Order: sequence, then structure tokens, then C-alpha cells
Amino acid sequence: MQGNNPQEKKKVIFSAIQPSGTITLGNYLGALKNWVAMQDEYDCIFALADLHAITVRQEPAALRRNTLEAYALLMACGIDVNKSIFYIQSHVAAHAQLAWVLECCTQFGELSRMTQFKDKSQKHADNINAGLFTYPTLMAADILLYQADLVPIGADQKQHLELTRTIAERFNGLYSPTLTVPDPYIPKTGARIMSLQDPARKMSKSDENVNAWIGLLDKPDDVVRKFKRAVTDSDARIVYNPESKTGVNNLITIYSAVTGTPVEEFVAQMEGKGYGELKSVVADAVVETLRPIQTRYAQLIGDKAYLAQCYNTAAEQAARIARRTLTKVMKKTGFVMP
Ligand code: ATP
Ligand code: LTN
Repeated sequence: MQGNNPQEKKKVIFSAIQPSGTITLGNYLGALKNWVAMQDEYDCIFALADLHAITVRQEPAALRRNTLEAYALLMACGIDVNKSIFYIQSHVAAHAQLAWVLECCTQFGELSRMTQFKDKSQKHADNINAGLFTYPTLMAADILLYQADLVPIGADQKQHLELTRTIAERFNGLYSPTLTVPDPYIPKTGARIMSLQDPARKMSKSDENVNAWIGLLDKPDDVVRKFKRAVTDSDARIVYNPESKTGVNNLITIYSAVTGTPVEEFVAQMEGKGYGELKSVVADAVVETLRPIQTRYAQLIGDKAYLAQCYNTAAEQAARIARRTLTKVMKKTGFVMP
């Protein structure tokens, strides 16, 4: 627990998001909202995981644009470069370097069990590259380089974090205590926002069906239209039942996560009302949440020089910390140091 003593070292937080498309409401509620809230209490380090993004084919111009847009958008969501280190992963060479050493401490069988690998290799059957397979080891390197204590993530990343812990413990056991073993930090509400078109799958920014997700930059009319089309069921009663009514649960979860209203309270408010009204109430709440983010984004994206100044400074700060861990790991592994 954090004490009141200012001398006491703050816990270190690390998390990252891929600039692989439009950032969605799922990303915001599952991860980003937490990142913003944690900045005062912890030493936070956040990255745009562009190295991870190329595990799926990216068009170069789109990757470049998406990375810059995501940088501005996260700042618009409240990531404050004066409080946190917020950088672009490929700017810090130590990620790829540590990932190699850690790959040699990771078993083929462990990587084969990762559900994200199974899902993505099914989805991209024409490009099952080695990076897609070793992706979780790069993620472990991201986290372990900064000796992070806590990693705020959505529920879909839990398995990767467990593997990160295993890798850290293995390295420490083989060589001597070197890497901090991190804990996941998963929000209670919003940890898993589902697709609006197929509520059995998570809302994902790389889903080609634009009606499946809400982008943080979606215009109010689009938000309303997408919620109107959201898949529900034929029961027409607003109840929260994680077992059967997944589409309706998802709408309730979204409302609860954006407004902070407990699920039971919202269900009671909606008693006797139909799905049409549920969808419009949820859509309005989401529009109001996105409005201030979109206003700030419009200002930031217009100032490319300021953005560059922010990510360049952050990369230097991150590289300094990362280099310390990398050097320790290299020495302990037995490499002759230059
Ligand atoms: P992609 O579709 O490219 O795999 P993604 O939308 O899954 O991307 P990531 O960059 O992989 O997004 O994830 C960024 C963060 O957002 C992670 O912490 C992840 O757990 C969280 N997250 C992603 N999707 C959801 C979701 N549907 N609900 C809650 N959290 C999510
Ligand atoms: N793999 C994550 C993104 C990610 C990440 C990380 C999250 C890359 N490196 C380090 C937390 C910590 C994803 O796909 N959501």
C-alpha cells in the first residue's frame, strides 16, 4: 500500500496500446480510463506499441497516421506528459533487444497456448508470422524493462500478463533476482466490452465491420446509428444476465462504465422500458463522454511540432530507464559488455 510519506517510492505502472486502427470505446473503458486515473498516485509509463502492431500487416502510411493520431488521442483522453512518460515503443531500441533474450527464456508450448495467437492466426490465416507467435514475449519485455509493479489492462490481456510473470520468475530463478514480477490491474466494470454486432466477441479496433465498434472519434450521429443497430435478442426485457443476454448486458455495462452508475441502479431505472429506449439512453451517455475528448483532440492533432516535442522527450526518458534494466540482464546472461 502507498503511504503518505513523500520520500516513499511510488509504485511503477506500465501499459501500452497498439496504434493498429481507430481507438475504440472498449480500449477506453477497459484500459485508457484507468491509465488517466492512475497518473497522480503512481509513476506511470505508457507506450504506443507500434512494434506489436506490425504482427498484422499494416499499410505504412496508415501505420504512421494511426500512430500520430493515437498519440494525440491519448493525450486528449487525459494522458498528461508532465505527469507520465508517454512514448512510442519503436523509439526505444531496448524493447527489441530484451525481447530476444526473453524469447530464449520462453517455451514454444507456452506461446502455443496463448488465445490471442490462436484468434489472430485464424483471422489472418495468410500471415501467421513468427512475430505474431512471439508477441507475448515482446509484451513481457515492455513491462519488465521498466520494473513495473502494476499493469492496467483489459481482461483479454490477462493471459499475456501471467506469461510475463512466469518469464520474470524464470529469469530471476536462473540468474538471480533482477526483474520485478508485475501484477495485473483489471477494472471491475468495462474490463471486457463486447462487439455491438457479435456480443460473443470483444469489441476490437481491427474488426472490419465498423458497426461492431464505437471509435473515440465517431461523430454523434454515427454513435447513435451504431447503437441503434446493436444486436440484442428477442426477449425485449431489460435485465442483466451475464449467462444469456450478452448484447443487452453489453449495453448495460457500457452505460455503467461511462457514467459510473452501478449496474443494478441502471437496470432499476430502465424497468418496463424497451430496447429502443435502452439503446438511445446508452448512445446519449457515450456521446457526452466523447464530446470533450474530441474537442481536445482537434486542437492537439493540428500541432504536429508540439506532438513531436512530447514524444521525443518521452523517448529519451523511457530509454534511460530501459537501458538500466537491459544492461543488468545482459551482464547476468553472460554477455561480454562493450
Ligand atoms: P486489435 O484489434 O488491434 O487487437 P484491440 O482493440 O484489442 O486491438 P489493443 O491495442 O490490443 O486493442 O489493447 C489496448 C488495451 O485495450 C488493452 O489493455 C486491452 O486489454 C484493452 N481492450 C481491448 N479491447 C477491449 C475491450 N473490448 N474491452 C475492454 N478492454 C479492451
Ligand atoms: N498486447 C497488448 C498491448 C501491449 C501491452 C504491452 C499492454 C503491448 N505491450 C505492455 C500492457 C503492457 C494488447 O494487445 N492489448
